Amino acid sequence: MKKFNRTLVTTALPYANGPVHIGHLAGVYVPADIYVRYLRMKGEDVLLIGGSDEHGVPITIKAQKEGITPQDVVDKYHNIIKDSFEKFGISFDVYSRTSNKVHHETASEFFKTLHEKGEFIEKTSEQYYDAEANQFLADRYITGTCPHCKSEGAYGDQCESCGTSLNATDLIDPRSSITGNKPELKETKHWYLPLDKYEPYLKQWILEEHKEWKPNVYGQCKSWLDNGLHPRAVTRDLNWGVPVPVDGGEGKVLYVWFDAPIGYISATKEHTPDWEKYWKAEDSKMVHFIGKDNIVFHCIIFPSMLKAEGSYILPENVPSNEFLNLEGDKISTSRNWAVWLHEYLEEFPEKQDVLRYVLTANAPETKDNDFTWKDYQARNNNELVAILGNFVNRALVLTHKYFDGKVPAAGELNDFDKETLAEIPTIKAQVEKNLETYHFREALKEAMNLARLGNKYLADTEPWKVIKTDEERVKTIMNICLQISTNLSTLMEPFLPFTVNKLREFLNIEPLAWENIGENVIEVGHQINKASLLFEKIEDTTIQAQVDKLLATKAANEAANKPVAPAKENINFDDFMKMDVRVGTITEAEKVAKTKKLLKLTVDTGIDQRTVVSGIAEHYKPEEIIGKQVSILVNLEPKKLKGIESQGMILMAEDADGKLSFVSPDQTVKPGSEIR
Ligand code: B3M
Ligand code: ZN
Repeated sequence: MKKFNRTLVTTALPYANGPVHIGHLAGVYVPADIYVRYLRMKGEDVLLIGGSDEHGVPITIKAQKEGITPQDVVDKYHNIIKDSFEKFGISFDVYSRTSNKVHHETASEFFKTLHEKGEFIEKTSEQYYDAEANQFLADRYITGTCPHCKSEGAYGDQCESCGTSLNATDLIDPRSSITGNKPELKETKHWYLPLDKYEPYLKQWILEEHKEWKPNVYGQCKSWLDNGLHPRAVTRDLNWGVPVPVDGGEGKVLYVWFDAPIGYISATKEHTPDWEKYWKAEDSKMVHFIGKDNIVFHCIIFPSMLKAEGSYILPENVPSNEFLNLEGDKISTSRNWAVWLHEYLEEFPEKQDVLRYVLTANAPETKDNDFTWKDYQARNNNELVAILGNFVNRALVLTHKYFDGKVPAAGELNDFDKETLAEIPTIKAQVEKNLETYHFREALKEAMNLARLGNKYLADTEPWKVIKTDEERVKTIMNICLQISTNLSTLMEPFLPFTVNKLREFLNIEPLAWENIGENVIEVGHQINKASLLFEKIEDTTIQAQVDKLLATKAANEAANKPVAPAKENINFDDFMKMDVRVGTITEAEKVAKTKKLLKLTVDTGIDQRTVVSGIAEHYKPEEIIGKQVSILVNLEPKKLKGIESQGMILMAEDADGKLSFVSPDQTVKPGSEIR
């Protein structure tokens, strides 16, 4: 095996057009963080690189929709994303962003180098153009019907229904998403990277020399390579991004997938003037942590770019994960089907490690996996509380009870003691082997075995019984339990950084190095601190609240997708004018006894104060609507409802799901004003 002297770990740069969710954490950032924490503990030279991807069409579209600039969009989300990662303990050496100056310069230089070396093909082709918006329409700016599955709303680069990648010109009935117009074809020049040129090299490098890559990654690469590579455009007609820095590049920018991976280089530069040794020295190892939809970019396209440039190393491994689903459905930003990290942090304060644990224990390493709140609760209660927390707590509490919190000296060890202690280096070796091959779930399971070992040791030795007859023996038992606890504080550090901080505080010790695992490092006579619980049980009500939140999202999505009622037949103006609709102000409101739906209202109609019975009690509380201005049909013939005469009708907007809301003037008007 090749010997490396430093490691550069990169994590996919999330698009700064929305916050990050558990899928991001599980797929990329937690495994990357575990990996670098482990290497750092071993004293290795390692960098963890991250940042926000701030270019690309989704960002400009979002800006246009919200009437703000793309820079406003990325400023907002970059900060939210960065903050979430920090709070989850993702230990970036640098978290940068692609809209900054270093990056623009670096990406620009990279492009110029390739251009000067003659590595690009320049090609003029016909692309869709929106004449009214005076703009070429890149990828996502065009929607139409998918030629494969015939579903509507497919994008110019991909159909999200059937997953096929498309060219905009494949779409049936294409529309500009800016004006809705039918776009026209117009000639434009672009720069292409001839991927086919690197195909023989990539085949050798991946298919022959990296058979150890994860099957899901290797398989995707093989399928791309078997199908044959083609030149790929690396520029776009767009005004947001890194400007194309050569003649003829006016009004064009680098394709987001060209500049984004260069963002790893820019971020390293930003972090250290010594950046080149991480990127160019043969004894540096580069590892890309990414999600599965990014595989081709990191295994085929970026390596071709690096190869074309000539002075950079290529990744040693790309341990991409599959997708994490949520309660059986694909996580989706647009459908708000996600557990957002910034919300979790607010709703589960101090519980970052619980989520880190669950996402690692259930990581989508080899296939798509499902996150459920029930599983989250079970893993917290049955594993973190019942195994890890329980062992540590008993070890500490018993030491206080029997020996005033001073580490007792071990006497002579029996065979069971020796066997137990001998397990520690074995577990350590298992954890190492798994971490080094990117099997984080398995590594965590092995690490938890140390806590299981502790529980078994306590259950078998029963110090609470032995103390009545043999205090010397209990000294040995507690000494061993404290050794296991100390080892746990080291072994668990890559996975549960917040918990081990607490544990060290309880044990009153400083952080230890990885190599200390298995050594007897806790001194006899050392005073430990009073302990509290490492983890607390999560109750059903807490879980139910999260499930309810998702159910509400589902209901809202369904309602939003329901069609509106069809249009009614035309009426003439005179028919319309028969209705006397006015603005009225609600002056009194109370529930109608023995009904669920009805409120009795008094309304100032400008003409009079009148009583109206309205079926809105499930939507509004009486006290919150007093003073509200509403629309009221005043010439509807009176009708008795539950013995009360209702003199008119309050007009309500009703959506497909039956949700009601008042139709109110947008500024205060005089009661009695006519609506027409
Ligand atoms: N922003 C895509 C994504 O978030 C993209 C990753 C860039 S990594 C250089 O899926
Ligand atoms: Zn399709």
